Amino acid sequence: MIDLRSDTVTHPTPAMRRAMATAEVGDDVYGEDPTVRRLEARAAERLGKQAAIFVPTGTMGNQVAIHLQARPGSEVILEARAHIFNFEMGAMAVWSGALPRPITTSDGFMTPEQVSAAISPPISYRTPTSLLCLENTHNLWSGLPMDAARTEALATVARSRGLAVHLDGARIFNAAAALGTPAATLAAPCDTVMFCLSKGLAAPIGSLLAGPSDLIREARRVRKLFGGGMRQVGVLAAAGLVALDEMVDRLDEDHRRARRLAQGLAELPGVEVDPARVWTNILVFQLRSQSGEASPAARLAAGLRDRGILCIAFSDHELRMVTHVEIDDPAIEATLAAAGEVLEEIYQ
Ligand code: TLP
Repeated sequence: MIDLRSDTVTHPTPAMRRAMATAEVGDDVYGEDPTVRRLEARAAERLGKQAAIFVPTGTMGNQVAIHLQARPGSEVILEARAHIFNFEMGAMAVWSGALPRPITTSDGFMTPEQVSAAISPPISYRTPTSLLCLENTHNLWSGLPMDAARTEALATVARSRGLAVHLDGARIFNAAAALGTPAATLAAPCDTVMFCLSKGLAAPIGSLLAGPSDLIREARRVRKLFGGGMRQVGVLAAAGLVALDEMVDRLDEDHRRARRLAQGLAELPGVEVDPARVWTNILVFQLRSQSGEASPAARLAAGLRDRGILCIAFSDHELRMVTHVEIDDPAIEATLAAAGEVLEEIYQ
């Protein structure tokens, strides 16, 4: 099976399994798990923040950050295709009483002018704005990386108007690799940053939320509130340490393969994709409308599944393929050959 649905499907590596088997553990709710402590310190250092906290999922990391930085009844500004807005089950409304204020963009990048215009003026009868959330890389915008200058420009506007800034950096190391910029530099303009170990870095579980020490201390209370206080979780943190040490430097390989996939798909009938707009490991592409075919995307996904290849149809015309450590060059070529067969049928 060639599984291009997501980089979340990756399995722990043999080195992770070994580290998990021998991990030193303790009760992390009492702050007594030495392996978790080491992972949190290492993550804070990599992200250039004072402290970090281990959480089970990226969603929980984002939502803890929102709970700490968005007041109930206030608005959170984010890009309209942001994961926090589209895939986190309305959690900011459920857990924090906050409202999303989505900004529609043509390329995935909010501009400082758009953010400024979306912030409420300090008038007693206007819904206040408390937080700006950014996403790097931007999943639904085909893994778009955002450079430090753009991040800084947006954060400066937000800060000047009293907002906090949170970065959903689920794949910040992919952004860092693509831009040739340290992750800490990309995270520097933001108060808090979340990143995932469980995606391209191939750990089985886990994300970290990093930020100022006092906020991360409070995050321990909120994590418990959300049911995320874990016990001898050093068995998982051990895999996370291996992920940070061994899996970051190879991400360029995934990016190269995603670009090759885009180049091959661009030559097939019906496909609309610009390989120059594939920067990291996520490829989101469109299929042209075809009379008589309500959902060419579903048909391509089904045809690929029949040939042992998995991807996700996001809508009738949009699909996503994600490269990762378990996708090698022959898997890319096999995917292109299979997609060619199915697309010939659809667009004959
Ligand atoms: N993304 C998943 C799906 O939920 C779409 C994927 O397969 O890409 N931020 C971003 C940018 C993400 O892409 C994801 C997961 C999360 C947060 C949430 O992480 P988890 O799944 O650990 O809660």
